[in-house]
Amino acid sequence: MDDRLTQSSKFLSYVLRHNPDALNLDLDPGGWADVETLIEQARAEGRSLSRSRIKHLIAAGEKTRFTLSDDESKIRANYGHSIAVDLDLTPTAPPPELYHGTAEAALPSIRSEGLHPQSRQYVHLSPTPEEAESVGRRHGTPVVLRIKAPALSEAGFTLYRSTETVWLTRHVPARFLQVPG
Ligand code: HQG
Repeated sequence: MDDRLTQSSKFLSYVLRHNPDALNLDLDPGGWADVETLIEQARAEGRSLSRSRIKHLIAAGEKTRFTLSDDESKIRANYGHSIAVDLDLTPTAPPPELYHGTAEAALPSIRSEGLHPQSRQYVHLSPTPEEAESVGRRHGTPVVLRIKAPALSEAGFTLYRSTETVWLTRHVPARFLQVPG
């Protein structure tokens, strides 16, 4: 993805995950925004978004960050929200292991409290250690934690598969984590 498309994608993530007010945009309870209104309000703020640019950044993204509705009239972020939206996710039986990438500096707190969503609605988990490592690197020296996902699910902590690269859950108590070292 070129730099300008990346900037548009980050801006769209910011608006749809965290701050629709930045564009005076209303999201419905499911987190969906009207695409035409989004484009108009973005232009009013000096952001050149267009329908084709939005489709391009969705197609070019290495992660499935957004969904366009079937009729392409609405768009929402698939994960990452700090604002309360109802994603209407379907509980999914997890694979034998999931992974969480974090920074070394967070380990003492994670060891005692487990994983919390922090500013987001969900804890984000990865399907592979490689993916988790790249998530963790965003925060500092990366560390990959293994999650005993079936045991977590059996204990009543519902897991949702959001996209190919992201699983979501509300909390992971420390007893379901394998922390290296
Ligand atoms: C840490 C990106 C201390 C947690 C990624 C993480 C992801 C704790 C940080 C998605 C803690 C929160 C989300 C505890 C958790 N004590 N630290 N008890 N519990 N933490 O950015 O998972 O590219 O909100 O380990 O790929 O890093 O934007 O979450 O380090 O899928 O599409 O608190 O965002 O996707 O950080 O990333 P974040 P995340 P995009």
